[in-house]
Amino acid sequence: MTRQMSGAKMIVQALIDQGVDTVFGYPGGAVLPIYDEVFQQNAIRHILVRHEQGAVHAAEGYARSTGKPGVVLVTSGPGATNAVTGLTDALMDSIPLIVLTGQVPTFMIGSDAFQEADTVGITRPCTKHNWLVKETDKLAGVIHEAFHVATSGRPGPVLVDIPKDVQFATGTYMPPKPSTSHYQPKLKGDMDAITELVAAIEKAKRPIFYTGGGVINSGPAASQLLRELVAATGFPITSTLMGLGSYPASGEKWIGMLGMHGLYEANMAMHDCDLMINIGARFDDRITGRLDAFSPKSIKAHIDIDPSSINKVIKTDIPIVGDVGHVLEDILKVWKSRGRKTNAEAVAKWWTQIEEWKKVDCLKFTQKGKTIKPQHALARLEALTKQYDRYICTEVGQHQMWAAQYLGFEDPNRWMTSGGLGTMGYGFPASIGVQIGHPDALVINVAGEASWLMNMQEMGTAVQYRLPVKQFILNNERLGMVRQWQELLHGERYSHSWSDALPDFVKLAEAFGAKGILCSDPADLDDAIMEMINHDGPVIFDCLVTKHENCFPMIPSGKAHNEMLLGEAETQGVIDSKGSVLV
Ligand SMILES: Cc1cc2nc3c(=O)[nH]c(=O)nc-3n(C[C@H](O)[C@H](O)[C@H](O)COP(=O)(O)OP(=O)(O)OC[C@H]3O[C@@H](n4cnc5c(N)ncnc54)[C@H](O)[C@@H]3O)c2cc1C
Ligand SMILES: Cc1ncc(C[n+]2csc(CCOP(=O)(O)OP(=O)(O)O)c2C)c(N)n1
Repeated sequence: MTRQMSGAKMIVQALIDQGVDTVFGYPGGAVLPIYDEVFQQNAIRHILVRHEQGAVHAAEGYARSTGKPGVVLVTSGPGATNAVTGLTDALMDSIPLIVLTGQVPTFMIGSDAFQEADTVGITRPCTKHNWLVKETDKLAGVIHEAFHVATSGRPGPVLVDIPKDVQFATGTYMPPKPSTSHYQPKLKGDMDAITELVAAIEKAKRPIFYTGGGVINSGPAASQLLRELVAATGFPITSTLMGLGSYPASGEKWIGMLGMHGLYEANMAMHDCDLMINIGARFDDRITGRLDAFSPKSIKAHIDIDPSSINKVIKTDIPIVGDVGHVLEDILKVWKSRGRKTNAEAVAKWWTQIEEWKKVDCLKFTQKGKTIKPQHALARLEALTKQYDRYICTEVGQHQMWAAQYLGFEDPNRWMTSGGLGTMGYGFPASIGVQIGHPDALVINVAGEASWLMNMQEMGTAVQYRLPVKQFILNNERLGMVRQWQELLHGERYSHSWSDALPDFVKLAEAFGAKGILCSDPADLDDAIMEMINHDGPVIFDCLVTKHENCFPMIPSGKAHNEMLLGEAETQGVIDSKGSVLV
C-alpha cells in the first residue's frame, strides 16, 4: 500500500518498516523536520549522543553486538564531517550502518550555503555506497535499498544525504518489497573448489583453520558450523582479533589469537602449516608480517564473500567466494559424504609440535611489587566477570592487545574493538551502543586513559540514559603503544608519548553524576572490581598500572611470523635465535 506523506515522515516510517528500534543521533538545522517526526512517535528510540563520532561508534557497538544494522541521524556540514572517522572505522571492520545526514535545500547546493558540505563526495571513499536524494518520491526506496546494501554481502556503512526541501515536500511512500535490488552477492561457494578443499583436508599433515571477522559477520549459525567442523576434523584453530568468540576460547582445539601480538603457538603453527584454511579473514598486515616469509610451505584456501578480498594480499591456491555459513555447510556435507577422512596420524604429530610451542607460555607474567601490572588487572577482570552475561569493548593501544590476550570469548558478538582503523575513542561510545542493545548485560570498556579521553564527553550520554557501562581504564599515564614502539624501535626517545595533565578520573565521574573508583594497590584490586560490577550505574574505574610495561609477544613490523619478541617468556631459555623451541 502506498501513502502520501512528507519526506521527513517517510524517513521515520521507512526506519520503522525496516524494524529499527534505536537511532543514535545529534540534531541541527538541516535535520529539524526529521527530528520533528521523531518527536511525534514512540516506535523508535532516539539516543542523543554528545558528538557525531560518538553516534557512529555507538551504532557500531549496537550493530556488532546485536547482529542488526546500526542507524545514525546527523545534520549537514559539521554533523556529517564529524561522522567520517566512524564511517571509515565501520568500512574497515565490515560493520553494517545506515547513516542519514541532512543537507542544505537542493536549490542551494553548490552555493556555499550555511553548513553545506559535499557529504557524498567526502564520504564516497569511506562508505560502501552513498546517495544524495533529490526527489521525495524516491526517498523511501533509497532508504530500503540502503538497508539492503549495508547488510548484504560484505557488510559496511552506507549514507543517505537528504536535502531539507526533500524532507519538507510531500511524496509517495513505498513500503519495503522483497528485494528487487540488482545487488545480490553470491552466498553459495563453487562446489568444485569446495571438493578441492575437502581433498586437501583429507591429506593435510599440518593443517590450521585461520578464522576472522567474516565468521561473525555471517551470523551465529556460521559459528556453530565452524565448531562442528573443528570438532569433526580435530584441526587446530586460530583467529584474528576480529574473529574472537566465533570459536570458544575454552575450546579444545583453540590455540589463541595470531598476528603481531598473537600467541607464539598460533604464529608458529601458521608459519609451519601445510594447509591454511582462511575462513572470513583478509590476510591483514598485522597477520602476515613480511609477505615473502608468510607461511612459505602451505597450500592456502580462502573463503570470503567479497571477491575483491581474494588474492588482494596473498595468492590463494583454493579460492572460494561465498558466505561462511553456506560454504561451511557444503564443506561438511562433502567431507561427510566422502567418508570423514583426515590424516589422523600426521595431525596427531602436528599437535605434539603445537604442544611443544605452547610450553613457551608466551603470556606468562609475574605480578610483583606494589604496582598493578596491566596483565594482572585483566586476568583478575577475566576471573571475576567471565560468569556474567558479559560484553567487552576496547579502545586502541596496549590495553586492547592485553584484553585480546587475557580475556576469553566463548561466543560471537561479545567483543567489540576497532581493528582495521585502530580508532582511539571507539570503545566508550561503542559500549553505550552495546548497553542499549543489551540493557541487562554487564558491558565493560577496557580502555587506555589517552584513548578514553578522546570521546569522554559521552559520559553525558551514559548518565542521561542511565546506562551502567563500566569504563575499565588501565592508566599508565602514557600513550603506551606508541611508547613501546619508541622504546623498542626508536632508541627510547619518548617523543610526545606521555601526559602530565591527566584529569582526576574519580572527580570527573562525579562531575557527570557517575561513580568513580581509583585502584592502585594489587591487594585492593578484586574488591574494587566487585564494587564496579555491583554498582548499578555507569562507573569510571581508574586502575593505575605500571608505566613502562610492554605488550608481548610482538612481531616487529617487517619481520616474519616466526620472528617474535617474547618478553618474560624469553627468559625461560626455551627458544633459539630463530624462534624455535629447544625443550
Ligand atoms: C594496535 C593494534 C594491533 C593489532 N594487532 C593485531 C594482531 O596481533 N592480530 C590480529 O589478528 N589483528 C590485529 N589487529 C587488527 C588488524 O589490524 C585487523 O583489523 C584484523 O587482523 C583483521 O581481521 P580479519 O582478517 O578477521 O578481517 P575483518 O576486517 O574482520 O574482515 C572480514 C573478512 O571477511 C569477509 N566477510 C565478511 N562477511 C563475510 C561472510 N558473511 N562470509 C564470508 N566472508 C565474509 C570480508 O570480506 C573480509 O575479507 C590490530 C589492530 C590494532 C589497532
Ligand atoms: C585517533 C588515533 N590517533 C592516534 C593513534 C595512534 N595510537 C595508537 S595506540 C596510541 C596510544 C594509546 O594510548 P592509551 O589509550 O593510553 O592506551 P595504551 O597503549 O597506553 O594502553 C596511539 C596514540 C590512533 N590509533 N588513533
